[in-house]
Amino acid sequence: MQKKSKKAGILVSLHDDVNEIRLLAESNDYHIVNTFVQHRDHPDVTSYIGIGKRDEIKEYIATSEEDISVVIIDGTLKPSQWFVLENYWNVTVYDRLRLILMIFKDRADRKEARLQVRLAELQYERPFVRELIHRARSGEHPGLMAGGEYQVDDYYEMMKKQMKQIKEKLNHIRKQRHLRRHHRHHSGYFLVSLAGYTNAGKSSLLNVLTDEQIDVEDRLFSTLSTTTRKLDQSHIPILMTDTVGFIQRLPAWIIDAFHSTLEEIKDADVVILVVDASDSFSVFQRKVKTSMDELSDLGVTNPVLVVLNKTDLISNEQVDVKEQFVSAFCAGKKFDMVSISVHQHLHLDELLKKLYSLLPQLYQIEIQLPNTEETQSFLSWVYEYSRLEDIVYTDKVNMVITTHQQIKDKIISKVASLKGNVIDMKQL
Ligand SMILES: Nc1nc2c(ncn2[C@@H]2O[C@H](COP(=O)(O)OP(=O)(O)OP(=O)(O)O)[C@@H](O)[C@H]2O)c(=O)[nH]1
Ligand SMILES: [Mg+2]
Repeated sequence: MQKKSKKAGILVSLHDDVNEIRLLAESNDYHIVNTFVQHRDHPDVTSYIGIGKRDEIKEYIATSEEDISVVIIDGTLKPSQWFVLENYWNVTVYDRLRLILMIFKDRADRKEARLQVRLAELQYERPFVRELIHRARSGEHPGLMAGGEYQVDDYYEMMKKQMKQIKEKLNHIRKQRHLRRHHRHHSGYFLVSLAGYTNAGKSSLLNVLTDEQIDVEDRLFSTLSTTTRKLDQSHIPILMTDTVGFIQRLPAWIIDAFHSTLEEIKDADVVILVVDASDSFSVFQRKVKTSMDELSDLGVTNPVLVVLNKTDLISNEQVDVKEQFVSAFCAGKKFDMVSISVHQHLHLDELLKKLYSLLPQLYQIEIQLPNTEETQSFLSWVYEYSRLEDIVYTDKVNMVITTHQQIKDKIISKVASLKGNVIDMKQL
C-alpha cells in the first residue's frame, strides 16, 4: 500500500514543552516544519497570540519553501480566535482538541466508537457554527459552506437533532454493555481493566497476556474500542479489558462521550494502570498524576496495580526513582506496583502474582466427591471457572480449588447435590 504523503504544518505554542502536540500532529500524518513559541501566561483574547507573532507567522507561511497546509495551536481556541487566525493567515488552523478528534475519527472502528466520536465532534463544532451564524448575521461572513445564513441556521438545528439521536443510541449501547458486564461478573469472572495514558503499552500487555492481536502502534490513541479477553495464563477466571488511553487537559464533554467505554474501568475489580517508565521524570510524574486523577474522576474505588512499563529502555536506577515517586504519590490508596517490560517479557509473572493478590475475596476450598461421571463433568466446569490447585483420585475424588465468592457458593451447592463433602474452606 502506498504511504500517504505527509502534509507540512507548523506548531504554535505558549510554552516550550511541545512534545505532546508534536506527537498529536504526527499521529495525524502531519510533518512539522517549524515551531513558534510565544511565552505568555494567558492567550491573547482576540487572536490567541500577540500581533507581532501573528505577523511573523504570516510572513513565514508566505515565504516558506514548504507548502504549509495547516497551523496547529497547542491549546484550545475560542471560535472568534480561530476565525481571526484563519482569515489572517489564509490557511487551515487546528487546535489541540481538533487534532485529538481527528485521530479519534480515524481510529473509530466500531459502531459505538463512531457514535462517540461523532458526538464529541458535534459538541466541538457547535460553538464554531454559532460563531459563523453570528458573523453571517452581522454581514461579516458569507456563511458556512457558502450557503448563507439560513443554511447555517438549518445546520445548527440539524446538529442539535443529531446529538440527541446519538445520545439515545449510545445510552442503549451503554445499557447492553452494563448488562454484559453484570452477567460476566455473575458467571464468576473477575473483571480487570487496563487503563493509562495513551501509548503506555496497554494493548501490548493485553496481547502478551492473552495471545491477542490488538493493533499496537507507536502513535497516540491506537485503541478507541474496548476489547475484553479471558486471561489464558491463569485458572482464576479473569476477563481483561483494554480501554481508550488518557491524555491530559481533555474537556469533560469528550470524556462524557466515551463514558460507556470508561465505565469498564470504574466497574473493574482491579484496575491495571500502565505507565510508560521510559518518559523523562517530569513527563512521567505528570502522566502518573493525570492518570490517577482520571481514575478518581471516574469513581474508581477498587485497588489499582500501577505497572511501570518499557523498563527495557531505562536503567535500574531510573526504575528505582520512578517507583519511589509512585509509592509516595499513591500512599494511602489501595494500590500495588510492579515494573515490567512487555517487549522483553520481564516480570510478567510478578505482575500476575500481584494482580491475583489484589483480587477481592479469594477462597480456597477443599472438597471430596464420589468418583462418578457427574463428578467428571463437574470437574470440567471447575477447570473453566476456577483454579484447580490439587486433585487426588482414590475411590473418591479430593480437590483443592481457588476461586472467588460467587463460584465458591456455586461449588458448595453442587457438592451437596453430588452427595460430596466440603472438607475445608478458608479466605485467602
Ligand atoms: N521499548 C518498549 N516499547 C514498548 C513496550 N511495550 C509497548 N511498547 C511500545 O509502545 C507503543 C505503544 O504501545 P500500545 O500497546 O499501542 O500502547 P497503548 O497504551 O495501547 O496505546 P493507546 O491505544 O494509544 O492508548 C508501541 O510502539 C509498542 O510497541 C515495552 O515494554 N518496551
Ligand atoms: Mg492501545
